[in-house]
Amino acid sequence: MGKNIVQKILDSHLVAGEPLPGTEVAIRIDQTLTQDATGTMAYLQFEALGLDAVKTELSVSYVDHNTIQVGFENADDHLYLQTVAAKYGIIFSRPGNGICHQVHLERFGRPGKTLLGSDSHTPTGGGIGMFAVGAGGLDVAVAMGGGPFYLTYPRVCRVNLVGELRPWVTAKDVILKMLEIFTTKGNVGWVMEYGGPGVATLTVPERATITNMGAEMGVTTSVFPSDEETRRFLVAQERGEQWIPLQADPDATYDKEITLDLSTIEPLAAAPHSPGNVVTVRSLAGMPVQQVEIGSCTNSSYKDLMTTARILKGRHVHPRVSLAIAPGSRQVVQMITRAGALADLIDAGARLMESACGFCIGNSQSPPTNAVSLRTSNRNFEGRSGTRSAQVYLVSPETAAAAVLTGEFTDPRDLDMPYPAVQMPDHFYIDDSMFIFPEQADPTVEVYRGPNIGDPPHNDPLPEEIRGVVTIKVGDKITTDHIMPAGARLKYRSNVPKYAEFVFEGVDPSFSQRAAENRDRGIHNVIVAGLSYGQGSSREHAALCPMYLGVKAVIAKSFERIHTANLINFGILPLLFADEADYDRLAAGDELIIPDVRAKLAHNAPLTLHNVTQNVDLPLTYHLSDRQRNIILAGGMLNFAGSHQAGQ
Ligand code: MIC
Ligand code: SF4
Repeated sequence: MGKNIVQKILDSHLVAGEPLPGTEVAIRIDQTLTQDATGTMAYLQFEALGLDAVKTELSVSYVDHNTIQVGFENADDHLYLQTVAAKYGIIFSRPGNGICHQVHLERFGRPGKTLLGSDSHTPTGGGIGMFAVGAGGLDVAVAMGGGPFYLTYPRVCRVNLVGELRPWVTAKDVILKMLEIFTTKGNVGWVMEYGGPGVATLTVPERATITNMGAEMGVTTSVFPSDEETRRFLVAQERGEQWIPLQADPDATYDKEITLDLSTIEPLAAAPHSPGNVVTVRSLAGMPVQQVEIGSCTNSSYKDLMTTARILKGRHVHPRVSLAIAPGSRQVVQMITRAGALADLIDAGARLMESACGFCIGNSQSPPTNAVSLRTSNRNFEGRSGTRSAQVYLVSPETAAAAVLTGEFTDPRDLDMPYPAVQMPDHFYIDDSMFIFPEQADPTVEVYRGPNIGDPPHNDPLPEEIRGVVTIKVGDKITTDHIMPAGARLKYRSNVPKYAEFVFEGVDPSFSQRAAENRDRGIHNVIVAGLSYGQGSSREHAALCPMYLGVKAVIAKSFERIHTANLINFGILPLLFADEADYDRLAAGDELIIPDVRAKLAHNAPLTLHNVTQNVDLPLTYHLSDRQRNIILAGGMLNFAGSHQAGQ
């Protein structure tokens, strides 16, 4: 029987398990990427594995998130990352070189390969035909050490693209349409595989915009075929020899199929505060706009910025609007500079930002109070921009540029100008001088450790029983930005005790202190949540810092994939209500006991929670493999790996 693309890549990388949807399998990882915000912890954990060198075909350490450098912390972290990379044979992408996903696509992405990245937007690599997955830093550390990556063998949805995008309608609108159809929850365990005649009409960076924001649907990854267009992109990057064709077999089967006619899509926007709140741009027309931010790993490619520059050329930013542009990579900056487009953007009044995450992670460019901010990025969770009252809309560069000119939401098709259709270059400007390529691992390198860098905290094995309290109760769609804010707090990523002071900061600022006091009195902390807990970022700190504060379990109606894996890696039990209605029978502050939790987990037996305050018993379930149960029993992956070989 024929295979789809997902099966082709996964089956050729399978090291354990049966390729049956819904079962846990282990795959070999060819490439890894880390970024600095998750990377310091990932490399501290890699160091703890005690190996001499990375074992992958290629591992790259990018510095793109924490480039603000207010205080010594970020700069110290960069030095730590640079020295660790030299010691273990990892390619180091220096600050200024660009955003990990954009740069990886340009310089390292290869069709048919597996990529594991400590960032949830790693699926950007699916645009070039990779099976690219986001994970917590610890999983990436294990993969760098040659250990396999464990995942649930996915169900595959074929997205049959037909037709062609009309002028002013973009790849961003395609993925927003997908989010409208599939929403941001309920897609755990799925992979989106794109196919059909519409694929050939999309360039590789456009495909990457689509796979990038698949992360917002909660799918494991998204993947495009590798075709002539892929080859053209690789040739233009002087990597033509790395191209291989990769297509689904004609008789391949899928768990679901949908058809999307590209010619029917119109300019769309994700309204506050979720990438799934999709509306037409036309329905927002006339709304005054105060800020426009163009960039991020979703929309900062050569084509995105050239198109923006062509729209703005000879015109000027509306007096109400502040426009900032963050090109995705140094290559993009070089290309738009040489084409004269950078000058056009600056003439138009753009504020040029560093090639980094910047505004997207909320560490700069926070909008004014109550402002409407149009961003080409991928997440508009409340407060992520740094301004809680801001109204952030996610749009295409075309829609963003239209608002720059008019000062209000404008369907770009209503601009009085022809669509500036930008062609892909035959040759990109290649300059790899901001990478440091180690010839080989060098054990003599002394790793630099500034005062911001602490060892990952230790956890005890799971106790015999959980006896504690509901320390916080939250609702549906709690993101890792709610649990562990980034933005101004990002610089504490390497200092867990300090960073832990900000757990749930925007939801309940007293949580951290309350949890720490409980922990110090021997009371276990339990988090109660609704649907789709842990959406968004791969940041393992959203599990690591709660672990440090003595959280032993999260009880939710449902969980997202990466966060579940992170909870398990740090020894926190992800538990489900057997009956979702029982969510109402647990209140914040309730005392609870989960008796014999250790023995029952060891035997894969059902659990019961006794709510002492309300005097009721609530049945709980969990879906954990033997391996996952053993990790939790050990108190997390580092303890587990200490007693077994790393990740085996
Ligand atoms: C994000 O977009 O939220 C981040 C910042 O890139 C995160 C990683 C992190 O929290 O460091 C992600 O997407 O995984
Ligand atoms: Fe950086 Fe934003 Fe992309 Fe995350 S989503 S990697 S913060 S640009």
